[in-house]
Amino acid sequence: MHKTPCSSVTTQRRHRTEPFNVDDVLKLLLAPKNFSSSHYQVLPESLIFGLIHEAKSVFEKQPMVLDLSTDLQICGDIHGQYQDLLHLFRRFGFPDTHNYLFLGDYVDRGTQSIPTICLLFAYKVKFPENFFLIRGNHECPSMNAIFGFLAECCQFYSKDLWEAFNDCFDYLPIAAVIEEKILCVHGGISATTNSLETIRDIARPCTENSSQLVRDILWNDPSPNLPTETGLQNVTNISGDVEKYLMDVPQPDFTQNFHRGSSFYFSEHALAKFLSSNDLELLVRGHQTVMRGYSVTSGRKCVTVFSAPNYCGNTLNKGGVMFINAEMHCSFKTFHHMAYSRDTKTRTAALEARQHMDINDQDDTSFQTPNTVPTPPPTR
Ligand SMILES: [Mn+2]
Repeated sequence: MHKTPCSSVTTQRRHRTEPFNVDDVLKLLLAPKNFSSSHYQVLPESLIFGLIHEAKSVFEKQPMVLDLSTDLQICGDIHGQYQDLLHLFRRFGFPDTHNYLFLGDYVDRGTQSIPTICLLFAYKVKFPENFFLIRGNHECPSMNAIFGFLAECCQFYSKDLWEAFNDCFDYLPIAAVIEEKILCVHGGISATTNSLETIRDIARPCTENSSQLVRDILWNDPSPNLPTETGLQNVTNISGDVEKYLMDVPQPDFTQNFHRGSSFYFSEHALAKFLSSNDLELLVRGHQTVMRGYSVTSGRKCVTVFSAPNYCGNTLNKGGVMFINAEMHCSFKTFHHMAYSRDTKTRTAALEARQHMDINDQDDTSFQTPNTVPTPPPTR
């Protein structure tokens, strides 16, 4: 996206007091064609400021760690892919009738971060007890100043708006626990604590630099199958039996993630320890692109959900959504990129490339979380 200089001429506009009605926002965002291109001006900046204000007051009233009940649909990273978010709702149900939890990373990378975050905030305001958003590492100014959101705010509105969004992000919850059994975060667990209570105690406003615990929750990843790429080469040279070697070599609980730079991998053992210490059974998180939209790893103790299909326009991954029904049965559904492009050549190429991928719409799977007691669905 072309970056234009920021202006701060909106100070007067932001203080204009108009009665806020969230339906005005939804009407504009969901109107066909309003956001089919980069035509942002249909959403007045004053209305967005009002929306941020309302969303912040809802977040403030709810705890830092949400306690949720089933049934629920869980979505991973969206990253400004507004058309794909609309497609997701059309395919799996709009929040008017379905309960949702989103795992963070709403902005950056994609070209439509503003309508994306506005639609999610609007649903949060409209259905505060049925629609939930937790924070991702891109809901932090050090990231979204660089990866697209600031530029988009400045191109279509102002730097003031970007600052107001980031002020609000400091009030987003950092985790959710479903039926006291399934922990949901954006990244992962932290070496700094083995207690869920410590996470519940994180204070607001919570900046990304509040603590190592906050950074870990937003950033960490489960250990990959192989410790490092170098390790892979070494192992292959030594024995040629990678799988066996890894089973024989215990991994440390937390290792530095040199791929991302400043975060950590947590081992299967570390995760199992955290879950059992807190009487939990499963971690559900986003943060990593997975080609089929979701992955189940770490001995079925870790689920990664990623809901930005064809991430960054060239990854050809599917998007995934996780479903947890009233009996705590977990299942997954996947969806393709909207292939939204005015350029027929680009669209055709994307569709053709997709046909050669080793995945299809029939690979949805499901499992039952063990030892869970079925609970009745919540009243809406
Ligand atoms: Mn992330």
